[in-house]
Amino acid sequence: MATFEGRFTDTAGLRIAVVVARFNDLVTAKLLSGCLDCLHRHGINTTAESSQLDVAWVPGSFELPLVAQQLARSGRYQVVITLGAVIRGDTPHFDVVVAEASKGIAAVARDTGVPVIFGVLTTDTMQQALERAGIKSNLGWSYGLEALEMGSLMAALQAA
Ligand code: INI
Repeated sequence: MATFEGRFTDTAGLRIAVVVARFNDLVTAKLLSGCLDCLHRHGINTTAESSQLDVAWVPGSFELPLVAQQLARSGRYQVVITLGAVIRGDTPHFDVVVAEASKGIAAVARDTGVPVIFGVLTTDTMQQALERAGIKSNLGWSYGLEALEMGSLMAALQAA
């Protein structure tokens, strides 16, 4: 019997891409900083000169799947992280943006075989989003951990 698990150490061989939405960047910039802090503390080189990590900015969460797809298809990364914040507020097309982002991101992972982390906050208010992006906890940190786990798990499965 083989048991496969992702790892959070020995990250030297991992290459990671992060795609971040500028819409609600008060929130998404905090998610990015939490995510990079997590990756850095787990051995990923997060400096500007890093060959382990690239970051791409897109206008909004709706655009996350397209750019995640391009990065995943490039063959350069073991895992892609998407970060966004969709806040219901008075936005009538909240459901459209959330549906396209979530379905699109899931499709990219299945179509390319590269894990894509769904780091899109969906909240009713800006306050709730900020609470999840640093006021209480920072979910960007969790998305970083999930990326390490999935990137290394897929690499282990491919090597088996
Ligand atoms: N994009 C977001 O990431 N969050 C939102 O809350 C949001 N709202 O509310 O509209 C949003 N809209 C922009 C959308 O993602 C696209 O960038 C835009 O429609 C251009 O395609």
